[in-house]
Amino acid sequence: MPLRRIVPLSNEGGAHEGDRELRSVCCYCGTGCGVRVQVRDGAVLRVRGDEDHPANHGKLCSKGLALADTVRRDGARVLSAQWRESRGAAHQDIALDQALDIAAQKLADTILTHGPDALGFYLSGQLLTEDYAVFNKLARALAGTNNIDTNSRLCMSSAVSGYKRTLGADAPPACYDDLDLADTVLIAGSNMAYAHPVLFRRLEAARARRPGMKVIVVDPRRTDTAAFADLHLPIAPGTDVALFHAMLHVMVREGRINRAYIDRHTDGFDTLMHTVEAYPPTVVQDICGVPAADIIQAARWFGSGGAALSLYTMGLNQSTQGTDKNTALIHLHLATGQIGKPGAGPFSLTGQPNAMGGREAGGMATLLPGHRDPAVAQDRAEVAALWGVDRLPDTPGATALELFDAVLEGRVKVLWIAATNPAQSLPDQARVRAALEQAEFVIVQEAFAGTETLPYADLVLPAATWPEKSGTVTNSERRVSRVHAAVSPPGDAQPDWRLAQAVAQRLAARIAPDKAAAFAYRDESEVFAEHVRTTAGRDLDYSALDYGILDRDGPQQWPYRAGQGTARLYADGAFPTPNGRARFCDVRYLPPADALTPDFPMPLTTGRLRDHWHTMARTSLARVLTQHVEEPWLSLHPDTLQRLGLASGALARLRSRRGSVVLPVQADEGLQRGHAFLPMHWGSAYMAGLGVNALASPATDPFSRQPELKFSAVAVEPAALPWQASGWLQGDSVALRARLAPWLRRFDYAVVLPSSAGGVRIRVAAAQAPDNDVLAELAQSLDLCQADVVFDDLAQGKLRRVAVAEGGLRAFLLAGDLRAQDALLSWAAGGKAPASVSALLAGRISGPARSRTVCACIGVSESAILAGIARGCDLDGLKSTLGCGTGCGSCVPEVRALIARASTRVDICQARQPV
Ligand SMILES: Nc1nc2c(c(=O)[nH]1)N[C@H]1C(S)=C(S)[C@@H](COP(=O)(O)OP(=O)(O)OC[C@H]3O[C@@H](n4cnc5c(=O)[nH]c(N)nc54)[C@H](O)[C@@H]3O)O[C@H]1N2
Ligand SMILES: Nc1nc2c(c(=O)[nH]1)N[C@H]1C(S)=C(S)[C@@H](COP(=O)(O)OP(=O)(O)OC[C@H]3O[C@@H](n4cnc5c(=O)[nH]c(N)nc54)[C@H](O)[C@@H]3O)O[C@H]1N2
Ligand code: SF4
Ligand SMILES: [Mo]
Repeated sequence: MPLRRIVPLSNEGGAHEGDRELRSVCCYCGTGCGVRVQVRDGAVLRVRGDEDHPANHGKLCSKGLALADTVRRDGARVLSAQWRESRGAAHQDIALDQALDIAAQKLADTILTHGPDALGFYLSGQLLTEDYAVFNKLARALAGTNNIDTNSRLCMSSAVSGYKRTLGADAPPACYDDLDLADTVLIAGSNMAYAHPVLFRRLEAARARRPGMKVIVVDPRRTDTAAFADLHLPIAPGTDVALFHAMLHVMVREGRINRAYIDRHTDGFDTLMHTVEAYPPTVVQDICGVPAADIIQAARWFGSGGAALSLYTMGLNQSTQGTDKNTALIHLHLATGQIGKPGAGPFSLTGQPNAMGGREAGGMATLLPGHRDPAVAQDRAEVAALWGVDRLPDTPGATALELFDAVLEGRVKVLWIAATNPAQSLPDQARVRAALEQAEFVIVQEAFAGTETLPYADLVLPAATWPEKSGTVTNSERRVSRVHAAVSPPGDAQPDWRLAQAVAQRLAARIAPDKAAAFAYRDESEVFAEHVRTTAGRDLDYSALDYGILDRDGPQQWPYRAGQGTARLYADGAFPTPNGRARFCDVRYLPPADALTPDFPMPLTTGRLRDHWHTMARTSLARVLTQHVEEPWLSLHPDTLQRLGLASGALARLRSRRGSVVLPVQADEGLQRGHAFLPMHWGSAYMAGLGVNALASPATDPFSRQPELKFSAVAVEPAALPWQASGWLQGDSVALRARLAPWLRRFDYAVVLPSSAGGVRIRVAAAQAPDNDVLAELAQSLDLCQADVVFDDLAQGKLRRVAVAEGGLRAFLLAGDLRAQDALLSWAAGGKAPASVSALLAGRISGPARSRTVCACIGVSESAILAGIARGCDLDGLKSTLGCGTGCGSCVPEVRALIARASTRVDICQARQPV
């Protein structure tokens, strides 16, 4: 279908003369939804789904719908280059040209003094393909090092090694249409309802149309995704290989495999069968902790002969057995021939918007452009020829965690970090921070202010970001889409590839003037043209694509040959291995690395929430996205809370072998008893200590080098911090967070958060009331030295103050007595003012309780939904009476789960009635 780049708007819906609408792609998850960005006077007015984009057909999730709210041109952004003369000195704004010279000089000096491998580039799956291409050429062809890796190492590298090991190439063989066509869908280690919501909507719709479709979810937690399943297998964390082997065992025993396919198209089956014999469901049920009957049921559905599709993400990849888990899952498809046909195949969903593009452009230590391998001389020679240089380095490059280890060992001196926030997202933060401190020089190329990594920068380069950048991304189904810049970057910010290009030209002038021409791109289309040439003749060949075709014909799936994309791979059973056959590999189950011991008895897993994105630089700017979950908490099963003597909301200290954090606990019946879950999003910019990843284990998969972010052994105990304070202040949350951040370093428990009411929230806790001058300082930082209602009792460490403005709340601070907190927060959020503020502060009256927002689009709270359920509404009834779930639909799984939970409670009550 033809896609025009810029469409004049019709005059409906308040469009003005001169408004433009550009087609682009959402900058969050690997679903790669097409968006239309409406622009007026150089500013983004609105973002909506693109009906013509095949990834989403017009739908967006809550994050995509809130994109316009995250576009900023002020202090929320890095607007200029910054430099500091020495560690400890403050950053100073400098001219961009000067910053680029400093960067080039530092790289040149380091290469000349210590050799090229003293440099390390740590990039991101959120860069555009053009960004990777220029960085990659800079690192390998000019600087001469393979030390270039990305945060995809934390994300997709086990999927890459799983595909390569079994199928021969790193290529998801299925496509989104297969979600509509599958008869059995096996979702493993993926919480699609939160992490790929638009694809989940599609699956919901497909099953509604075809009720015979069976959905199996493998996840230790009962997530909203699991609640949707016909069969949920709540396995013990890390035991997926045993489960998949047991499913294969059953399929073999029951004659559910496709022997003809195995004989014709694969190698290694019989060897694997010797191993799989040792994995009958009766044995595996004890490893995985799920009944043998459920394993057998899963195998029967998968091996029913209907189309079987697997969807999988971090529950498989982020493991010391990540590659093996991927491999064991792919075995199920090879053994049944469920690959290369409609509705079937092992479909790894990509996390970041352009993790795929990074894999294609070879933007990782273990990859070269065009799915080539830096360890293979022929591959290096081909890329060198394509790039017009003599040779590429042959020393293996350091992968993400190894880069930081190499800094600690003094081998890497200069780190250049772009579009990732390692001081929050890498495991074992104490070690990561030590490396950032120890590095001789750290360049941080960032778009948003206030990230955890920025304070470690010796040089900050101001990056443009969505929707200021132009280029391409590839989504999970191998579809290359154009990203169009809708507005210009603010301040001195530049697109990432431009910054890399500018430093490359300056570096070439210093160390290899003959190579300057290799970086003489006039615009990103020239970078793309060079990039696509590296795919020619390779499995992913899209050398025939250019921007003109993408703008005219719309996004295309690779391989793209003879003017045509490819929906599914391996339809003919021919695989890109040396002999054309796919491979079964003899893998065995191994337990996770971080051992459970009496000191650290509890498995902790980490993952995503629906409306936050990673370390929240962008999502924290949209108030609507803070309403679903406002603050970090630790989830435990209610029985575990009881056993530990913790009430919901109480503070607990969580320790692993690497660090500790203090957080409030929350009851979650979806967790297994004795297990813990933490959202991954909050780091030291929001909470005391080093954030979630103070705890996480740095153990990695031996093949993919991906860390085991899904499993750490921890201990939980009540934190005796009875004195607490809670405050709120109206205003711009970015500026206010910066103002309040020093409090995070002064308490064992402290959070400073963008508030769902707008403005900023602060909560702190201590073993005893701090001195009065500390209380006064706290009041001052919330502009509450003068307040409209003051109710202090300093002798008791109590301070209660409220300031109002224009009839609404302006600020409050409650210290030592938090009873009025919920009423004040609900007033702050636009709720009713209390009948008497002084009576409220004195504890003589109580206000309305607060309730979480479940539906972000329509703004429907959990309490309203529960009241609706109590009135007897079903999902449709709730939709029609409250409107929840009628916007983007991202909350529907949660609403359904609330209904299900309420109905089990009713069932239990009814069961207890005497007959
Ligand atoms: N809202 C939102 N969406 C996102 C992102 C985001 O930050 N926010 N990030 C994007 C990115 S980069 C990524 S990588 C994806 C990640 O997408 P997902 O992988 O779906 O998300 P996670 O919540 O990290 O983990 C998925 C599930 O793995 C389960 N799990 C833990 N251990 C195991 C195990 O041993 N076996 C199995 N089978 N399951 C296990 C967890 O309980 C969790 O529910 O999301 C993308 N989409
Ligand atoms: N415990 C735990 N830790 C995890 C995970 C987990 O499941 N559990 N998941 C891991 C996974 S899968 C991932 S993908 C990582 C993600 O971890 P990170 O990559 O660290 O997360 P982001 O917050 O997305 O960081 C992107 C940074 O780039 C900046 N930025 C945005 N746009 C641009 C741009 O155009 N140019 C530049 N230069 N900068 C830009 C943002 O402001 C932000 O600081 O986290 C990993 N860490
Ligand atoms: S599913 Fe949501 S976050 Fe992912 S690309 Fe689509 S709109 Fe963006
Ligand atoms: Mo990711």
